[in-house]
Amino acid sequence: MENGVKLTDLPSQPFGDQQPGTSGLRKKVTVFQQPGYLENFVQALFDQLHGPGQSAAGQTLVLGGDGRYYNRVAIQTLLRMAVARGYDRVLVGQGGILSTPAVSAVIRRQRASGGIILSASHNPGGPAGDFGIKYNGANGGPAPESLTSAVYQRTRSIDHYLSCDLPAVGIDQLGSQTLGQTVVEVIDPVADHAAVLRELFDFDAIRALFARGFRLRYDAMWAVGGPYARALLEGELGAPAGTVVHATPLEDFGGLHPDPNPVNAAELVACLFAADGPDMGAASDGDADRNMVLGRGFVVAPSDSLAVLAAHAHLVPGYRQGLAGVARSMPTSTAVDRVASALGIPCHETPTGWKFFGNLLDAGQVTLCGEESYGTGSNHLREKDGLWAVLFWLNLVAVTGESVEQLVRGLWRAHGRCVYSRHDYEAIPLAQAERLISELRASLPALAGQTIAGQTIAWADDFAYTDPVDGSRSERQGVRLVLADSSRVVLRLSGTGTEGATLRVYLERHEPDPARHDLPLQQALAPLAALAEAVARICHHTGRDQPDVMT
Ligand code: VG1
Ligand code: CO
Repeated sequence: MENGVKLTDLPSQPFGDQQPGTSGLRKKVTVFQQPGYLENFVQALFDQLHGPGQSAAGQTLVLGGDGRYYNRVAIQTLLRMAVARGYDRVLVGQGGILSTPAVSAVIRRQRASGGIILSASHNPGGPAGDFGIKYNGANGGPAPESLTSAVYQRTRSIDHYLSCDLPAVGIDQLGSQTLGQTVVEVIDPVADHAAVLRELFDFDAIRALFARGFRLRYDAMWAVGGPYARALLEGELGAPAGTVVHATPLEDFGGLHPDPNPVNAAELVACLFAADGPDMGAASDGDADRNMVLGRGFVVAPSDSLAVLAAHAHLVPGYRQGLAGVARSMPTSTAVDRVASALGIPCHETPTGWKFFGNLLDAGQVTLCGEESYGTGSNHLREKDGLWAVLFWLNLVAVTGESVEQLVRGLWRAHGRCVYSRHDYEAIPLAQAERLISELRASLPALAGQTIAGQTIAWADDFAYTDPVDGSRSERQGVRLVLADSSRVVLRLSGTGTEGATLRVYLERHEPDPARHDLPLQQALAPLAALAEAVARICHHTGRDQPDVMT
């Protein structure tokens, strides 16, 4: 066939479930290793994008991943399929490496038609770990639900895929090679992302901060954030060598869990709480879109981080004009709502997952957005961006002269503290989790006005969202139990896990009294945790009387 394009039959039995979750298709590496599994998904994607069997001539595809185990194998598979589809150009990150925010940056700056990110984000890597694939469109953002569900439908009906015979394509040297109709260009993974960040922040002020002896410890968790953080913090901003630790992306993330929260980044937390600890700590996740920020002896809650950034955005060059609006995912605390109302700007509440921010950002209705799960970002890209958040904090510390802790305490003083915690119950057998949620949903209509475990529920619902830009509707996005004083319990099942189900329980209570801002978190939230247990009967359904992780 022309240019060595060949048609390969797919197994007649469709592969189990290839329905993308909160953030792309995530499965165990062993699932992805089944012959034809990745090809099936990518053929369905390309068919949906270009029309069944149609060429992608005239289009540019960006390709890269977080460097985890199977990344290199998958990159070769995708190159063979992209060349067979006749893409004009494929831009591959050197070594197969591109962080999630970097893919978004490359798509936008290089005017690509879209990009494929190979990552299971914060999920563990290695041969026994997870792998994943997600598609971002021409705006640089995650595919909307309309596309992902159409791709899923197609994964179930196709019986062959297009590929071509190619010797392994070199991806370790920068430069171009022509394969069939396609120019494959190996690009510097950092350049476009760094260029975007350089336009937003006051690099001189941050440089001066480091020159004054300010000490940062950035833990890249052996994941893809390392090269980016090193290039900017150490290479450009004068942070001393060694500021970025665990900076080399490893295929198994050093056997650790690249999910930046105080549990998984315990070593970093210990450093910041040590006697002579650094002034600020930060960590990013597997694909470097998440961030955790710490002050000396102080942990910043992600929902508070978003609120602090929003409150002070005008101090950062890229946001000097002010914010058009802000958005947060529904389970994220209402701290940013309070800042938005003081600023007189709209605050949108969306379902969990970055894809729901895309339309609002594209329409210019919001400038900053974030999630409780350690994700913050802005209209500079269409993904959350770990390094962006760290630079934002550094910029604020540099120009206000306040420490990380002082900035957060300033937020609490002005707006009260949204005392907040998330409890995760992991690897619950699927049937148990589904029964819990369906019984919970069935109980919703009767809950309003009831007093349960000493708490009176003002109203309860299952969050549904209508996108204000395109009118699309997303239902069943999380059960909310709301009390008269606006305290909340939210329950939902994760869409990113690969083992059984993960139940997430989000607890929030607003505390206006500064004298009570330092009470132990879990103690302050215990009545809400008891309400969650009484209403959802977590122990009855799962046999668990404690969450696996509390953040
Ligand atoms: C989790 C988080 C969600 C985040 C998603 C992807 O989803 O709760 O806020 O957008 O991960 O993040 P879920 O469905 O497991 O709750 V990432 O950094 O893993 O792409
Ligand atoms: Co991530």
